[in-house]
Parts: sequence; structure tokens; C-alpha cells
Amino acid sequence: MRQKILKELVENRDSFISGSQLAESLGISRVAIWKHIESLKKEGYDITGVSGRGYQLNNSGIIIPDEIMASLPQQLIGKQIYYYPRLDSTNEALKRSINDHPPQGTVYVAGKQEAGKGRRGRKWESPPGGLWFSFLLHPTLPLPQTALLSLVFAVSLVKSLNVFSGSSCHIKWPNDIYCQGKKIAGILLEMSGEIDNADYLVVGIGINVNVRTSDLPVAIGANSTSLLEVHGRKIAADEVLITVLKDLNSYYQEFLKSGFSSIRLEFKSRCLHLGKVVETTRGSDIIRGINTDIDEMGNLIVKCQDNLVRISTGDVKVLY
Ligand code: BT5
Repeated sequence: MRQKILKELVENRDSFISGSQLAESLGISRVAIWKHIESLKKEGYDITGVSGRGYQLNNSGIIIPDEIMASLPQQLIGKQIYYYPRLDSTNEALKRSINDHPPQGTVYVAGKQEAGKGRRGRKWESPPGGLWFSFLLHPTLPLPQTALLSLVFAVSLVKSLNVFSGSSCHIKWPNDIYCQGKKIAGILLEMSGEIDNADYLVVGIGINVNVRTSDLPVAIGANSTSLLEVHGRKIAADEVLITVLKDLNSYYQEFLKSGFSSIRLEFKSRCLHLGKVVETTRGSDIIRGINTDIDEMGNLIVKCQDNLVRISTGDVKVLY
């Protein structure tokens, strides 16, 4: 019944719909409608109730799965989409569902995350206004190829975000997206399975769409931006999601068909620090030098004096 009420609210999202109208069209009492509305609010839906006028769903940022799926016919990523107004983490929620065998390409989207995860145990701030989602894949690729997907999806994401940011986004190896010197989006890949046959791969993507960086903790907000702040106005989150899912799907298919070569060239052309002096670590060593290349295996190549150092995991700081 809650889903039916939600559907009515979505269809009437530009206006109020009265409790008696809802009661009549759904064949239940006004009190029952009120109770369902209260539990929708507890789930996290932002619903305004005004006596004499009825109920209105605050639509800012809400994702309607049927509308998104209708824009992505026959596409693997986005085949099935679920929206939750509030979750701990879309990666965690999708992983918890694995035993129910969701189809490959299933997407979980959250209005906000209460325990959003970054890489290496870091936290990802996920207030309302952002696009926080994860999708499920079952790639049958050797592990080094599966690992390259983190770079493939970074290329895809930067291309999508440039549609909305006036081409001002770049990649910071391996898969952070920066815009005008500040972080706007991040990617987290989690897999389980055997070396040559991932049981599953969950890809989590966080994009600051209509996030105000003043709503983030100060130290993070100072180094972050959002499409809202780059553009100076709100951007429709559903349009961003459709664009992003289309690109993710086509880069994934291109990678499966033709490998990393052409995507690598695009990575290099969209990379923030190629030719610049960077600092990174290998074990306990600090590596500082010019980033001369990103190789066929996705490694960051740093020239330190006369040595070329290959970095396969970690973070990179751009010095100058
Ligand atoms: C990432 O980690 O950038 C991966 C972020 C992936 C988030 C998505 S949201 C949907 C899905 N569900 C999840 O639970 N996670 C994924 P990393 O490179 O480790 O960056 C984390 C660092 O970015 C933090 O330590 C902060 O410094 C910074 N940070 C945290 N929240 C941020 C935000 N909203 N915007 C910009 N920077 C942020």
C-alpha cells in the first residue's frame, strides 16, 4: 500500500493531494492513509502535510526507478533499479542482497547514506542532495583486468560529469574525480570470489550533485565541490543518473570487447597530473617525481631521478 501511496504522491508531485482523495482512490480510510504517510516519512521520504490541503512529496533529488529504467532500455547496468531514501551504504545494502541473487546490473540508489564508505576504511560523507549509488556486475575476467575497471569507470564518470560541469572535471589516479581543484566524486570497487572469476563486483559511486559543501565537515568541505557549486544552480539528479548509467554501460561494454588500450589513452588525456610532480607511497617509501605515464596495467609511472617507479595502488598528491 505504501508503494501505491508513493506512486500517487509522485504523480501529483507539483501539487497537494488531499487525504480523502488518496483514501478514495486507494479504497482505505483517511486514518490508514495518515499512518502510511507517517511510515513513509520514517523511511526518509520528505512529505509535507498541511491541514486543509493534504500531502505533497518534496521532489528535490528523489529518484523514480521506473522513470530511470524507461530511459535505459536493454541496458545491462540499470536493468533493475531500487531507490531508498535512506541507507547505511548502497555498497553494503547491495552486498547484503547477494544471497537473493539480484540480476547483474542491479542498481541501488540512496537519498542519503548514514555510513557511506570510501576506500581503505575511509568515510564518505553522503548528505541529501548527492547521488549515492552502487551496481552489481559478475565479470568473468582475470583479476588484473577486473582491477582495471576502477580506471575504466573513472573515465566514464568524468565524461558524464563534464556534460554538467562545462568540461571542468579531471581524474586523479586511480579513480577520484576533481573539478576546479576540488573533489566532486569518488568510486569504490568491492569484489568477492576467485582470482579468475569474481563472484561479484559491487561498484559504488558518490557524486556531489546538489550538495552544499558547507554542509560537509569543514576539513572535507574545504577540499570538495559539487555540480551545484560549479554551475551555480540545482541540477536534476535523475538526469545526471541517466547520463552516468548510460556512459558506465557503454564503457563497460567497450572494455569487455576491446580491452583497455583506447580507454587508457582517454584516461591519460583526462588525467589531472600527467607531466606534473606528484607524491605517493610504496610500502613505507615516499615516492616523489614526475608522473610520466599510466601504463597498460593501469599503474602510475613516476620518474624519480633516473628511475621509473611503478605504483599499482594507493593515493597520489599533486605537488606542482
Ligand atoms: C572514494 O574514497 O572516493 C570512494 C567514494 C565512494 C562513495 C560511494 S557512495 C555510494 C557507494 N556506497 C558507499 O558506501 N560508498 C560508495 P576515497 O578515495 O577513499 O576518498 C574518501 C575521502 O574523500 C575521505 O577521506 C574524505 O577526505 C573525502 N570525502 C568524503 N566525503 C566526501 C564528499 N562527499 N565529497 C568530497 N570528498 C569527500
